[in-house]
Amino acid sequence: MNREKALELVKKHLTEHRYIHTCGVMETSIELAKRYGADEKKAETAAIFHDYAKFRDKGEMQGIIERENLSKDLLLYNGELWHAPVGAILVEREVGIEDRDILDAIRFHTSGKEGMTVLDKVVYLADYIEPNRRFPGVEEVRELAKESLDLALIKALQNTITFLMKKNQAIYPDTFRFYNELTLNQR
Ligand code: DGI
Ligand code: FE
Ligand code: FE
Ligand code: FE
Repeated sequence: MNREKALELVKKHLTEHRYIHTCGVMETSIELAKRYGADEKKAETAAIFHDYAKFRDKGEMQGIIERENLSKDLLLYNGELWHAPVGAILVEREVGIEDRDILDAIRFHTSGKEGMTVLDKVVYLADYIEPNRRFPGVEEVRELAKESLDLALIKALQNTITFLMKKNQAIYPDTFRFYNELTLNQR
């Protein structure tokens, strides 16, 4: 699908703020795909649709998780996690994207998981460092992203996990698995 058509499709589902974020993720994903050797076109499409389900009704998302055999433990954790796997399902069904690589990059863009592909990692990191993001520590991750995809991801995950822990929130196990795998691979 061409970029203009994809952006037009996703815009209807997002707020202005989230649409601007999405454009940032798109630009950064293409840049990171070039740098780290992922398919640029797939990175663009996955980025455009990564937050497709962000504003779906919580009840609707819960229903989809139950009916589509997504892992039920998602429902025990922060509802912020749901829009990623639900988004992958809806982007396939409503937009008609069938490419497994693109759908997986959408599916895992929030939690991460063990065994992420370079494309999955690119979209995950772009979501964190796109130019409109402003939070403590993001600049350090942007710098790391110029040198190493995995070192940038480790720092991003440390920040996210610490942030959630300070708010007394539970951490989804796949997030820990992603972090542990990256960290153990450094040795
Ligand atoms: O949708 P976005 O805001 O662009 O970003 P995202 O899809 O990466 O969502 C991130 C939010 O999800 C962030 O505020 C932290 C929250 N979250 C809640 N529980 C978890 C979690 N993120 C991860 N990685 N793991 C969790 O267990
Ligand atoms: Fe998201
Ligand atoms: Fe993220
Ligand atoms: Fe996002």
